Amino acid sequence: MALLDILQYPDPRLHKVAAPVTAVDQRVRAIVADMFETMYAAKGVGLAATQVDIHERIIVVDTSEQRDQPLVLINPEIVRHSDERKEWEEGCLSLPGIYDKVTRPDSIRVRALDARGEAFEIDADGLLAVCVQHEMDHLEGRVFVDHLSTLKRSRIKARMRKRQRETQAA
Ligand code: K1U
Ligand code: ZN
Repeated sequence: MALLDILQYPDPRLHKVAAPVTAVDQRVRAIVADMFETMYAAKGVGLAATQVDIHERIIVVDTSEQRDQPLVLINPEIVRHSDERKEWEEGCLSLPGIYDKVTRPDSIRVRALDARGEAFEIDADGLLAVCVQHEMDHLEGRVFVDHLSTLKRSRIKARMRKRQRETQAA
């Protein structure tokens, strides 16, 4: 297993659209294992392959308190969502320390393949629904700040660029 580097906003690679996985094989399972290791080490509740510069439709999630309920979603699709929408404060491992409110459907049904390539469906609400939608956005090349106003996004971009310049200078 290996810890992977997480791309930091505004890296243009975060805006690539991920390709479907054509075969769930050992190569994909190795990516999944590395993604879980990276997500747990970064103390995140989710991670999309896009964030580690792998442009394939793979997501890992664990929103449990004990951090013992890993969920793998390969080629995920939202097959149903509630009309009711809810506002949540979101964060992102590609924008450490930046949080803002995003409104999304409150509950969803997702169809995906698991790590053995078996199809399954889950109903999600609360943090799990927010997290899966946030990660699916990453696979489309969208970051949560793309849901914010142009003004907020440009301020966040400037803050991230300043932080990156300071890190490079140190
Ligand atoms: O995509 C990512 O970078 C992971 C992201 C998932 C996420 C969390 C909360 C709302 C939407 C999406 C994170 O894990 S952010 C960091 C974090 O650990 C966290 C933030 C808020 C609540 C719980 C955890
Ligand atoms: Zn994110």
